Amino acid sequence: MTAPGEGVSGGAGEGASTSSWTVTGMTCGHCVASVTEEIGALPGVEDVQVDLASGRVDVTSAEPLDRADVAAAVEEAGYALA
Ligand SMILES: [Cu+2]
Repeated sequence: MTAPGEGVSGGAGEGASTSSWTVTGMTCGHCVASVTEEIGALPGVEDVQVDLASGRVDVTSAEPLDRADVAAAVEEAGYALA
């Protein structure tokens, strides 16, 4: 019943980390492609999945991402994090 508190990683495995973000302003497939490309260019990012309808972006990366880095990439593409 005590907290494990073992190490810094709480994931089930080492390696990939998944994070979800909400991007505002995307309206079409071109927007999706731009956001995917910019986030995909961040160091350690392995996969980017964008849901246009909700603006949800799921990112798989080697290490957890900084919100500031993701926000900068999104802004580079012309959009913003919610
Ligand atoms: Cu568009």
